[in-house]
Amino acid sequence: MKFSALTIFPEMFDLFWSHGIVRRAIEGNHISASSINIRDFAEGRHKITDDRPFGGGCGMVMKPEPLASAIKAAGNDCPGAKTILMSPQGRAFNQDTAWELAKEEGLILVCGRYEGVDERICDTYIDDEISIGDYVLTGGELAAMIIIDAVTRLIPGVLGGEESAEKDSFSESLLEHGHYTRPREFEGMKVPEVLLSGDHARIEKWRQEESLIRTFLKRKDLLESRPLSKQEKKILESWCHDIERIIKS
Ligand code: 4FM
Repeated sequence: MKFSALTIFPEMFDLFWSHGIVRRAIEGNHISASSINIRDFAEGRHKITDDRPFGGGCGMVMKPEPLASAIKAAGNDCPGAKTILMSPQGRAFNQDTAWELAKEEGLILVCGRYEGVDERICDTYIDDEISIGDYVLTGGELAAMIIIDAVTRLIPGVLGGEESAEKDSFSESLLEHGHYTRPREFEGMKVPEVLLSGDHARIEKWRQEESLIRTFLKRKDLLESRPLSKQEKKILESWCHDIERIIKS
C-alpha cells in the first residue's frame, strides 16, 4: 500500500510517519508513505494555493490548478491509487471502510484547508469522499492520519500474529474485554482471580462474557445490528434469569 498525503502542511505528517506501528510498517516495506506539498505545484512567486470565492462570501477556497497538478503527480507515482477527499460531506468512516480501503494498491488523501475545495476538483479528480465524523476540523490532515492509521494496521504482516487485526474487537462488532497487567494489586484493586488461574478455557469464557456485557452496557447499538451466536444468547438469557430473580426477591 502506498499512501500519499496532499497538504499545504506536510510537516504535520513528519511525526506521524516516524512513530509506532506506522513507522514499523514503512521500515518493513508493508506500506510506503509520502507527504506532498500542494504549494510546490502552485505557480508564481508567491505560490498561492487559495483564492476568494466567486459569488462572494467569507473565507477562501482552495484553487483548483495546484491541487490538480499535485493529484496528477501522486497518481504518476502510484497509477492504481484511489483519490480520497477528506470532508465532513463524505461517507462515514468505520472499521468496514478501513478493511475496504486496505485492499487498495494506493491511497491519495487530499487534505483541504480554508472554507473548501473548488467543486470542479471534487467532480473530476476525486474517487471517494470520506468523513471521520460529524464535526468540522480546520483541515483534512488529522482525518487523513486517522484513515492511514486504521488502514495500516489491517495490512497483512503489519501486526504480529499476537496482535492480529481479524480477531480484534470491532471485527466481531463487540467491545474488548478489560485488560490487566502487573501488579496483582493496584491501589487496593485486585486483578480478577480467573486471569491468574492459568485455566485457559475459563479465561476465554470470562473474556467472552466481559466483551458481551461491556457491549451491552456501553454500545447496545452494536448488539442490535449483529446476529447473536448460540453461546451469546445463552449468556444473555442467563443474565436475564439472574436479573428476574433479583427483582422478585
Ligand atoms: C475539509 C476543512 C475540507 C477544509 C475540512 C476543507 C473532516 C471530517 C473535516 C475539514 N474531514 N472528516 N469531519 N475536514 O472536518 O474528514 Cl477544504
